[in-house]
Amino acid sequence: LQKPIAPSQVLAAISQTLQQSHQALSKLLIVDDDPQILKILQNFLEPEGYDLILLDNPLRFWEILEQTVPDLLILDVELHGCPTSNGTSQNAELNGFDLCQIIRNDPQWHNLPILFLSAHTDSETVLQGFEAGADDFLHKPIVPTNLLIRVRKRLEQGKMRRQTELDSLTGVSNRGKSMQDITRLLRLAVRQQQPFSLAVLDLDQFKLVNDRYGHEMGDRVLNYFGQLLSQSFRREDVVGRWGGEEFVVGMYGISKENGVKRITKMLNTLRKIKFTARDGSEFQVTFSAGISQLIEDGEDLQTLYRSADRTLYQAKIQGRNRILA
Ligand code: GH3
Ligand code: MG
Ligand code: MG
Ligand code: MG
Ligand code: MG
Repeated sequence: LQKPIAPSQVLAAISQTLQQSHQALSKLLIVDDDPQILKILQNFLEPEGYDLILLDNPLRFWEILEQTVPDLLILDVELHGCPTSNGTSQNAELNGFDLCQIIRNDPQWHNLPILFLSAHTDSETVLQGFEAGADDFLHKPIVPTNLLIRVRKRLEQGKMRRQTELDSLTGVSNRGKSMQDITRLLRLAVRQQQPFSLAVLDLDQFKLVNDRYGHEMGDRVLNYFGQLLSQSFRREDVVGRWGGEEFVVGMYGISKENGVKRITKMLNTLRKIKFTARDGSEFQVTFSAGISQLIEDGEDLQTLYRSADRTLYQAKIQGRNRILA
């Protein structure tokens, strides 16, 4: 569990993770301490084109879960050698139900569909699974058609749940979802000793846009701005809408200096855009931003946000349309 993992590896995992909604491939994490079961599942599921992560060593469960963020979790009930979520009590033997319960109590995994696989078919065991928060329960030996149908159904369910994590006007993550993602990346950045910067962006004098061109036009600008944000950052960056015309970007592996460069590039793009109002008049929009950096400006999301927000305020005072760090 302590083994250091190459930063590039982590970055690749994050990158995949955050782009799930744009990815055709669904990611399935399958945990079973019996490698033979994993092999069978692989044979059934691989031809379907799923991205499979097979884990027969429950010791690595929490690490793998956090790094891959699967679309579906398939869990064995009886697992041997699974540690608690913080990895402290090494002798604690958790079974699949225990894992399921811990996952369900963590808001970060609220939307993750969980499917149990067990040789135990008695109703008491099945009931225990659902009480632990499972979404479905399948019996061993595995019946292929049954498995494939259930997997597909649970993936659809997960996709629908995730829709609620997006801001409908701008298409970026909503506040809750982006807070969870950033918190997770912050934990990772601390563990991997990687830089992390947080930017708070606020559109300049947006009230005027509404007042002059109408609220509907304001909405269109916000929608465009959301798209520009999504396009401007790497797959592994977290973009969230935190307020009316306020957005947050969390950048893993990026120093404050590089963060400024990225946001500046985006501001330069926005400066060139001409919006056309209904009466045909053209107008432009800018934003101001403040950026903070892990450790130096704060060690958790709250302090980093406060620091970036204070800097944003300075940018507004100094005349807006600028980025300060
Ligand atoms: P500043 O440069 O100081 O940030 O000025 P501002 O006008 O942008 O700031 P202020 O906080 O005074 O106003 C924010 C405006 O953003 C007010 C509100 O009408 C508008 N706004 C917030 N959410 C939405 C939205 O979803 N749609 C539209 N059209 N406007 C919104
Ligand atoms: Mg087992
Ligand atoms: Mg304001
Ligand atoms: Mg504003
Ligand atoms: Mg504002």
